[in-house]
Amino acid sequence: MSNESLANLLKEERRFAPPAELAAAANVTAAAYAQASEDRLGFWAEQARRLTWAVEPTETLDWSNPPFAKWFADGKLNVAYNCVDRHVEAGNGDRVAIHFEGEPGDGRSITYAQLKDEVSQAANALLELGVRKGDRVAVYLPMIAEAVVAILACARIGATHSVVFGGFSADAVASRIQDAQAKLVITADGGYRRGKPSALKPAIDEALTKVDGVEHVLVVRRTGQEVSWTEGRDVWWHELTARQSTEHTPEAHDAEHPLFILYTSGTTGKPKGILHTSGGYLTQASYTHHAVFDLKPESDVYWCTADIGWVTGHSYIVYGPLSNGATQVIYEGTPDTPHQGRFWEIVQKYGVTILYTAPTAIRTFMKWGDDIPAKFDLSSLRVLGSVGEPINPEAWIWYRDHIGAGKAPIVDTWWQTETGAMMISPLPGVTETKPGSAQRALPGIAATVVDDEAREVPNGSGGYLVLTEPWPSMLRTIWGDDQRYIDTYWSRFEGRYFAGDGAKKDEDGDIWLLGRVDDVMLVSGHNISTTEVESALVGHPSVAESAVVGATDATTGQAIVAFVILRGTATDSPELVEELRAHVGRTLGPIAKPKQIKVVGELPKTRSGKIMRRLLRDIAEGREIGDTTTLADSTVMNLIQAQLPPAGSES
Ligand code: 6R9
Repeated sequence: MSNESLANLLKEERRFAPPAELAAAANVTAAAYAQASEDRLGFWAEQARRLTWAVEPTETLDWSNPPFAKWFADGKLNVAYNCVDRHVEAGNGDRVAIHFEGEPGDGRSITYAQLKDEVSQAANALLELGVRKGDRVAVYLPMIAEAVVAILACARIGATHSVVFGGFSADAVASRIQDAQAKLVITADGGYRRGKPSALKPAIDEALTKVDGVEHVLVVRRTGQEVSWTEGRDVWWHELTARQSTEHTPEAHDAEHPLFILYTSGTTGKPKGILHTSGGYLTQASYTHHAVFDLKPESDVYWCTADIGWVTGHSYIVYGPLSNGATQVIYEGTPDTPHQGRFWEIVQKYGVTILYTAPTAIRTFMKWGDDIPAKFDLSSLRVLGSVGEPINPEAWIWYRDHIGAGKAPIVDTWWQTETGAMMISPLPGVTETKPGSAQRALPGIAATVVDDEAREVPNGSGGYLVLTEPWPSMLRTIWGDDQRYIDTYWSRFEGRYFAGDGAKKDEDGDIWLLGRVDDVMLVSGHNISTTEVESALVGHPSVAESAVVGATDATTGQAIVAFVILRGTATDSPELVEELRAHVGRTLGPIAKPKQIKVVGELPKTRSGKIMRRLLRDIAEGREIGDTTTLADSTVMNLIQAQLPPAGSES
């Protein structure tokens, strides 16, 4: 990619200093960077002391068999105790842990003392069903408080949870149950989505016709809809947990005890079961949540809008916030039910102070219009987070202005299922933020950008994002496939973890993420990132969202094909398409002009809002559409295809 296009990306040159008040009282100051760079392992050993250990670790990192790391290996702890019991013991049992807001408007607030009782009952329930330390439990639930309780109950008894996104199909669930050899599945009759009950149990019933080894299905009653029942196998959650004792003594598990498996599909092939363990994972989830959101547990109300089936739900709904004793909101439903102001109504209702969401949601809110958030009192918000994809500068500025009253700092957090916790992000009380940049590796994290030959690129250049030192919450392996772990992450650049993302360093050395390298397009010998072209398109006032792919082209190698969703008032016309092409040409240079622009109503996305470009490439190249099992909404591809003329009929 040319340096001119980077200059274009940075052309706004806008910088935002941290609010003075926040900086003055920030949990973490600039000193943390200095401390960590002087003694990285000492820094992490100190962060591990945020946790309560049954046996304090004396070792920090064992890297004698790379890339298989052990962190705090001689320590022992109970992760659920750290997330629940210790807050009660510290006298904070009456603090609300979870404000659950159901989509229909029902809800309940659960204190830490109540959460301790519920988690203990659930742990005892799992034991009664024969689940033991080391067994795997699949969790397939809506966004309800029981999801958190179920996860913590597994952690408490040392069973390894594998949460599967509630939107996935029976086949996707079956393959994940099979791969992890889960013994128990925890599900619900259904959950509320878009104003109506949406069934979950039928997918489990179907999945279990395809796999063996599951002894029981524990079913939460959420919607009350009818379910089919397999006697002897299926058990109601409410019946089983109600008769359990609220006492359960948490056993101390090894720091390297497997905490969870989370499947990530990547772009192709068999899903990878990313394995995370206990002590190192919790240390980094807890520290980053404290540092990046500046959480003050006594006064903040935190809300992460992610689904529990995404790693963001694991680290920043369950483990990070609860280990820190936070009060948080969990919302079951969609942002437009029953109206497009639902999120802002929730912020107002609970006085949310810290909001963590994804760029795809922010762009949707922009599309719906500024007047919607303007109707609500959002003055409680003081820190805003973004995760999941590069956030384009327009969305960043809109988020700050319309949600953050033009003053809340934005923390754009780069990390992955594999990294377990945040890796690159501003610190809200320290960093002068730049719209669109994740900026700098967090204290204790080592990241850089290298070229094809693994040489670090100078400031002002682009290449591949790599992590150069092990970190506490790193994945330990791919479940059941150590070789695939080595091949996928540690083979491209000797001794370094390759994240699969392209990135650039600007003149200050700040990092800008450019999307997956698999998505980079090669047009007439020029590398062009999909992120840059998408960012240029949504910079046009008529465009709400865009997705760009490279389609095989006889003359240029690849041709740029853009799919765009228009903003409310704009309409599709040949003039508009021409104007958009010209706009990209002006912003990034003529080489980046899309050859085709297709106006659509929806884009195919994963549970975390990432665009599945692979499926759009299938359309652009006129192929049959590939595997759609990890789409958040499986009907989207049909909608898109119905809207488009058959392939080849357009120039
Ligand atoms: C947490 C999460 C990981 C991939 C990652 C990158 C993209 C996530 C980002 C970002 C730019 C950010 N990504 N956060 N890109 N800026 N702030 O998303 O995990 O679902 O495993 O995805 O998401 O491409 O490699 P996961």
